[in-house]
Formats: sequence, C-alpha cells, structure tokens
Amino acid sequence: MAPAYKLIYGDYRGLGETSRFLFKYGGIEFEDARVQFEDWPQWKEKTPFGQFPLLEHNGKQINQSIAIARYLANLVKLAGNDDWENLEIDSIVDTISDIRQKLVPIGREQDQTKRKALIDTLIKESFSYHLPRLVKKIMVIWHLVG
Ligand SMILES: N[C@@H](CCC(=O)N[C@@H](CS)C(=O)NCC(=O)O)C(=O)O
Repeated sequence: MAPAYKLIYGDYRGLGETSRFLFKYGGIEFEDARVQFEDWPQWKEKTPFGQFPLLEHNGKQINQSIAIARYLANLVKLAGNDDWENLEIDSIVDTISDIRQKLVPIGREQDQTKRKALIDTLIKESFSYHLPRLVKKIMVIWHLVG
C-alpha cells in the first residue's frame, strides 16, 4: 500500500527538510517525492501557490513549510505541553526563519568574492548576534540558567 503521506520538494536540504526529519523522527512512512530542478516548471503550474514544499494526504494538497512542519510535529508528539510552550516553539521557529532569510542572497550570488563577503557579514552581523541568544533562550527554557 502507498504511504498515507507524500512530501513534494526539491532534491536538496531546504525548507522541506524539517518535514523529512519529522517523518523520520516519528517513524512515519512517507513518499519523499524529490523534484529535479529541470522538472520544476511543469510541477509549478499545478501547485496552489507556485511553490514547494507540498504535503499530500487523503487526496488533499497543502503548501507552506512551517505550517506543514508544525502539523507533523503535532503528529509525532513534538508539540509543547501548553499554549505558552507552543508560543516558545513558534517564537524560536520564527527566529530561525529570520536567520534563514539572510542565507537567501548567499545562495543566489554567483560571484565567489561577493559570496564570501556576504558569508563574512552573515557570520559577523547575524550568526554572532542570534546564535548565542538562541542558546541562552534554550537554556532558560530548560531551566539551566535563571
Ligand atoms: N513560505 C514558503 C516559501 C516556499 C519557497 O520559497 N519555496 C521555494 C523552494 S525553497 C520554491 O518553491 N521555489 C521555486 C519557485 O518559487 O518557483 C514556505 O515556507 O513553504
């Protein structure tokens, strides 16, 4: 029998990768449909908003990576224990999305010198600012610091 879930995404570790991890974590069988770059234009016109990842289940199809990951996190019992814990989780997810946004221009830059400069700026201005704060937040949540 075909798996109950199908995840459609590119053959790389981008926005759809979290959902692949969640399926694996939960031991949920899924069809990992990896669209090759050259085949994407034919897929694109059939998608609801012209983008992937997409999740298919019970004859329905849905987009938006974080919404999909949140649904799967609930499915595999990785959600918070109350509304506040869910808020903490969403806040961290959104912070990581903010950092991820800063990677986009690096991925698009073809000139290696400019690319290196963008990476240096990312490390200096974003990673060094956000990552220690994220670690601190996690330590507070885990009651490791006050
Ligand atoms: N907010 C959307 C963004 C989706 C998105 O940007 N997907 C990219 C791949 S990572 C895409 O579909 N690019 C191809 C295109 O726009 O034609 C999400 O999180 O799912």
